[in-house]
Amino acid sequence: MIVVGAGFGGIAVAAELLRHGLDDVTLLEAAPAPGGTWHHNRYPGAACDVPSHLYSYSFAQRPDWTHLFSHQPEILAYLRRTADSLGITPRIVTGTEVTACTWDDRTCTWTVRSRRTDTTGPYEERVADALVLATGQLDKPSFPAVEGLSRFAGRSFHSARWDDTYDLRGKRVAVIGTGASAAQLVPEIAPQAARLTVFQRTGNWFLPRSDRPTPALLARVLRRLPVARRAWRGLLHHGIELITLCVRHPRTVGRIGAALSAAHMRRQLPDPELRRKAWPDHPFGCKRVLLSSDFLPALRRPNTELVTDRIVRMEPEGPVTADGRRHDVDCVIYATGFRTNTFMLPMRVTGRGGRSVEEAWSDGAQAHLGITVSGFPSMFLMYGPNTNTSGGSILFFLEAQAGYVRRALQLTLRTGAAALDVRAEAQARGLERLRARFAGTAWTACTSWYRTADGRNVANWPGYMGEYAERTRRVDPSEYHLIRAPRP
Ligand code: N01
Repeated sequence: MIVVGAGFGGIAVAAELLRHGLDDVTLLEAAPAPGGTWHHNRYPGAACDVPSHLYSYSFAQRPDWTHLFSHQPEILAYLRRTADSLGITPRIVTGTEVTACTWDDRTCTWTVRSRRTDTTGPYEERVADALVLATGQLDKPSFPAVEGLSRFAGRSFHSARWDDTYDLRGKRVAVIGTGASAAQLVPEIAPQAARLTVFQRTGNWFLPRSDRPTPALLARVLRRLPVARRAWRGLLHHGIELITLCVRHPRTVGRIGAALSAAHMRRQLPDPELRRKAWPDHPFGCKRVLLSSDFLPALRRPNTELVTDRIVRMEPEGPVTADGRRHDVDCVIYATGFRTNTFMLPMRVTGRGGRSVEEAWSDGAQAHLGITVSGFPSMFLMYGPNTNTSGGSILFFLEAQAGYVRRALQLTLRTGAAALDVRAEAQARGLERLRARFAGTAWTACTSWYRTADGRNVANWPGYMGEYAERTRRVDPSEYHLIRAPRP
């Protein structure tokens, strides 16, 4: 079994397989070290807006998180320690970028082609009975489609590829974008920069985030009592899903969410002009609701300006906005998110009969339960299409997927099959049910990274975490073709 990616998804599936004695597992990771998104996103203030005790594996509970919401270094250290303690680290081949995965109908195996990222050496090939693509949904930085971007003469970098050799102190800095990454980094860099200009295209809904050390009494109880940890996780699980409840019921619950958010935002933005500029123009929950108690106050600083006029082009001195103003800066930080809805692409993935994933997804990315794709036998996706959550912990989904992959492999072994391939009808039926569930939800009410240009949501699971766990609890053999190995 080859697993592509050694972030939370890849490590979750490796842990599940090893725990069940399926120990022929190799993980290929393009980065020089494991960690996935937490390896790459090292911008100042990088943290998780899901509470620490929920944003951690159920099978590797850490009793002593220092903060209610963990910061990147602590999460990355936790993930690497977990991989070490479960014997996964020695199975990870880092600095190895997978470029192509090809199914062979004759041998019923996958050939995985890769190249070393630190040399110009030849391509390597590995053969596996099964393939897990754990490359995530948010791994390819996206830059704005603005004329003349490369003309900028100062320093520039993306939030997910932070340049820590560059000292922002005393500099004139532009941050483009006001999503979850910007909401975390702006408060950190605002006190350093001489001047900070934040370019916002769309305002956001905010809820408070209690970014503080775990209170001493709670920390003591959680450290000592596993039962208290389980109860705390349960509480957080249901608490965080209130956002999903709001998104699913925008006319009723969504209004309450919006009112709470509006009260928080009004408190944080007493100046009516700044409030008007920062205010969202879309329903609560349509885009990701941002959890932050320090982004809006950072906009009030005397050295910070929020610009809402569109950037029309980039000049060597800085961005020019639609009002004709040029904003001269020393550094531009692109907090402009990721190329989404493409999943493992542009990796070349070729399935049965030489059919590529692009062909299979000509109508938009899709997978049965977000995991298996018809025509791509024994290939499994972690954090695949329609498994993102805007009110939940992605780790919950990853663990459900890891369990499903393991059960699918056990089914293959038990039945003496060489591979299994989800039936096209099962995939289509599931997709139809899934798409119907978006109707009437807040997700459909604006453009966001969750949706394709023609409005289909291919990123999010439309329901609650428990429903996903329920749907993936067993592999239904009637939904799969079991492929027999050809006789030699
Ligand atoms: O990216 P985004 P992100 N001019 O796509 C703007 C996860 N995450 O990196 O809203 C001006 O949300 C764009 O504007 P608009 C989380 O799932 C998790 O912040 O499209 N602005 C938007 O404001 C999150 O959802 C954590 O109009 C331009 C911003 O750039 C996902 O990652 C922390 C522009 C991009 O926001 C992505 O978050 C951080 C232009 N030309 C991230 N083009 C946790 O805490 C784009 N924008 C777990």
